[in-house]
Amino acid sequence: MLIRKPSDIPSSAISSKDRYLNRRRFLRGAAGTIAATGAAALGAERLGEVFNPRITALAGTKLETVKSPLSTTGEDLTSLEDITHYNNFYEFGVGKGDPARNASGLPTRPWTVRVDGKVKNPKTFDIDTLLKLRPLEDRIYRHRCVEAWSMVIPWVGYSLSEFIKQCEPLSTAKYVQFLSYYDKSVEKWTSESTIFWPYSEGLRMDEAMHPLALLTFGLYGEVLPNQDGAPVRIVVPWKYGFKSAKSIVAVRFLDKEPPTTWNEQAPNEYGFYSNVNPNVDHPRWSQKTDRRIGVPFYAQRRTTLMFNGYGEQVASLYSGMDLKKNF
Ligand SMILES: Nc1nc2c(c(=O)[nH]1)N[C@H]1C(S)=C(S)[C@@H](COP(=O)(O)O)O[C@H]1N2
Ligand SMILES: [Mo]
Repeated sequence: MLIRKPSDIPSSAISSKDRYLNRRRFLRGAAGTIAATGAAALGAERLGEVFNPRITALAGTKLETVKSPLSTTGEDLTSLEDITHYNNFYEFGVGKGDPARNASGLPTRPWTVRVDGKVKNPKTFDIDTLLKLRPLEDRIYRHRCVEAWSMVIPWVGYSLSEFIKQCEPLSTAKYVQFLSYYDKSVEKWTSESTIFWPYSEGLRMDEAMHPLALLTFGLYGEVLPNQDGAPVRIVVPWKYGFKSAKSIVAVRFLDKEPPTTWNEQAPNEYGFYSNVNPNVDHPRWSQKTDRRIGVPFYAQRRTTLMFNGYGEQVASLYSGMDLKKNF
């Protein structure tokens, strides 16, 4: 993404202070819950300081996985080197190589995911509980960034729908919001002037329940490297990459569309839906083709497919919608 200077951003792009404060208040609430749990286990925590320091990198730990019929086949996988050194993770810098250099301080244990909003009961899931909720699958997906480059990534996870069922959303829940970890002392590269943190993304409920939407814990059979969104992230293969929030700490069920980071930043450039669509150009560049990362120069250009090639599975979610308007 190209971050624009505050002076370039039309005032319509700046979300109301209310929404901003609400989001913050919510996160502060979540942090409070974690602190309270910590206090109850103070003895253990003290021991932990000696025997179990805060863990920041489990990357490289093998995960037990099963194959998935939902994998994309017939395309070469992007190398682990490229997947972990050509990243977008603005909390750790805006350069493609910055997350690999800067994300080592992200504390991935202990880690919890707070669930609230339109649910039967608010809950907090521990990451190690989430990891064991369902068998982990190898899921190979095409990954298309809105910046017109692409990769093929062997993720590890299970369908987001399996997690959502455990959240027990009410029938009034029409949307789901994902909020990323945000701690300025760890993520020193965040500037408050152009983006409202924490990173926020969302899906309509039927999109989130689609079996292709993946709750993701690893790649190449191992725990996610921090720069790819450890310890848990969302992957939505038929949408531009920015819909897939990394390092999520909260999932909120809502009756209306949540504010989302890039839509807030530049609503004329990044819509809520952001389905991969070669027929809707970005105002500043074409989306008709993309550049496959890590292949020889002459073979890089690809024709971008509608819904990133997943149309057969997901097109029905949007029947009757004008996808030029709902970009
Ligand atoms: N929290 C957070 N999540 C994020 C981003 C980010 O900057 N912060 N960038 C998004 C974008 S633009 C893309 S393309 C993908 C990149 O994922 P990858 O680096 O694992 O390929 O993450 C998405 N999720
Ligand atoms: Mo992206």
